[in-house]
Amino acid sequence: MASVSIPIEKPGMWARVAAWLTTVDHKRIGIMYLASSFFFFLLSGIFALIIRLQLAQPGMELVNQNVYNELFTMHGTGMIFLFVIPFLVGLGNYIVPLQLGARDMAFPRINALGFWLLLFAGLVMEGGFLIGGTASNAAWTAYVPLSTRQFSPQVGMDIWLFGIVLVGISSTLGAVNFLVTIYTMRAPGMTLWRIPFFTWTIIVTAAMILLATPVLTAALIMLISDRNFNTQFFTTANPRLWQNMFWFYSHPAVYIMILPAMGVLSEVIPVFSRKPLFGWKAMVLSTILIGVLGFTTWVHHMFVSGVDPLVERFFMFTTMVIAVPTGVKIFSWIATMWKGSLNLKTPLLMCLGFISTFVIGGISGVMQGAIPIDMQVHNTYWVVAHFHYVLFGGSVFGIFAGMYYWLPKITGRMLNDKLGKFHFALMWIGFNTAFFPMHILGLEGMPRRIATYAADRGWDLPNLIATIGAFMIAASVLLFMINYVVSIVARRGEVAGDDPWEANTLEWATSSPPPVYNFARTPVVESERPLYDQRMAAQAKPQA
Ligand code: HEM
Ligand SMILES: [Cu+2]
Repeated sequence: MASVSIPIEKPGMWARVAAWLTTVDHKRIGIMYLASSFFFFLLSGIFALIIRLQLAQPGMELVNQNVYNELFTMHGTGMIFLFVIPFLVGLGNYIVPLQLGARDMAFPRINALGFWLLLFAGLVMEGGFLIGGTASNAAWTAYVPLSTRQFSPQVGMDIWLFGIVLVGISSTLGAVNFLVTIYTMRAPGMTLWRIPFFTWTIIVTAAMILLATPVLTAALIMLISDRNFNTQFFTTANPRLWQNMFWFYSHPAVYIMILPAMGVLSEVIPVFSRKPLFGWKAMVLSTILIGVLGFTTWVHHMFVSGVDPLVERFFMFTTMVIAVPTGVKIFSWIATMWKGSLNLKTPLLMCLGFISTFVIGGISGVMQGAIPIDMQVHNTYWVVAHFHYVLFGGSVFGIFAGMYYWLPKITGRMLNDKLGKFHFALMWIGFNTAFFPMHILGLEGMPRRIATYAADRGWDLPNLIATIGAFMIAASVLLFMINYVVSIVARRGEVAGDDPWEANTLEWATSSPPPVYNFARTPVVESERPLYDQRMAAQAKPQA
């Protein structure tokens, strides 16, 4: 290969690749986050399809129990640590500086480091699995003693633990960067109450990452040390030590995954209802409250592990209380749409998908927050149904709402709306077909994490239906990819222009895609809807 040369006129292919590899521009880093995490979404989705094929009928022998364990561990951790969290971080990377009217993140090099660490961590985790077939099989919760050397001797377990440590470092770096950027780099006039809502959710999310992640990292390093250096942090301690440290991170993690998606909804719904967001301050306060209360509920994952009954009741109470600020958000979105002139394009439909499924997941969550119900449904498919209704129904619909809304800004082209609507309809129907029957399976006593089941349990039909639903979801994601290739890669989509949705926030004040420096002149902000102000001023002029 010829040596790399960078001609001034038109950079060659290698120069362009090198420019991406060495970039510190928040937009390029954001795009690399989005692309890599979408790749991990597809990979973890393929694992889910294999899981569902294996469970389609009783007595299937597609994979054995050990491979099955590896598959759902890699599915769950891939979706959480390599898709939802980094995707939302990537979206934040791209959008937050633009919404602030800034030219980049506060620490562009740390930003790049965060991305490369994440990609490396993902390749480490998946590589351990795909190359050796000896991945972690202790489930995403990696409970001690299941994850100790005695029960999980394979080196894949260490590789996996190490990968998650790297993910944690990456997201901590990102969190610091977001907080400093938002604190110091806002456009003149952007007071706290005028920070756009998506950016507000990133503030709270970053604070949660900063508080929660070190606890997980410490626990992971202690476990690695127990496995390899004969320390006894977990082996001799109360077995609940791991559970406490793990869930002290992992319950807040569900809000880390849902708050930015709620931020997307709070941007999209007002724009597509042509009304301001209902109850702006209540929305900001409820986001902060969710962030605080998110740290007070983790023991609800441990109701069956013999915690003191008084302590249990406290955590049952906090679990129910957190439904209140969450309810505030749902009501605010509905009130925003109420009597608005709804523009029923794909981004808004995805938001409706979020609300309709997330409410079901919220209700089943409050139900299992009650200790007696949790005793019954713990470790059954009820729980699998519940968390997919919040994680897929919430985060993933929110992520797609964000893609249909912001990809025109990022790429300069509109996605096809008709195809988008088909994608939405197929995904919504497929989602409910796949996951609603799991409630029934749970109540009928089917445990989670089993590779097969006997024919006489009455679990056949709901399992078959769930598998059909899973393939409908896969087909809908394929539609999205076709849409992306046709509209954006092949440039058949309409040219987006600066502001195709008549939106409110500053990212729409610059070109699509924005120039390297984002804004030629730093914008000045006078309300929480600067672009709305600009449009009003432009309309007022001719009459004056
Ligand atoms: C195509 C869509 C999906 C399908 C069909 C699917 C299916 C499944 C099934 C059947 C299980 C249970 C395996 C078992 O317990 O034996 C499972 C577990 C899990 N899924 Fe999904 N899933 C999908 C998407 C997602 C998404 C988007 C997320 C998160 C953002 C997610 C997170 C998880 C987690 C954390 C587990 C638990 C793994 C464990 O027990 O360690 N899934 N999934
Ligand atoms: Cu929880």
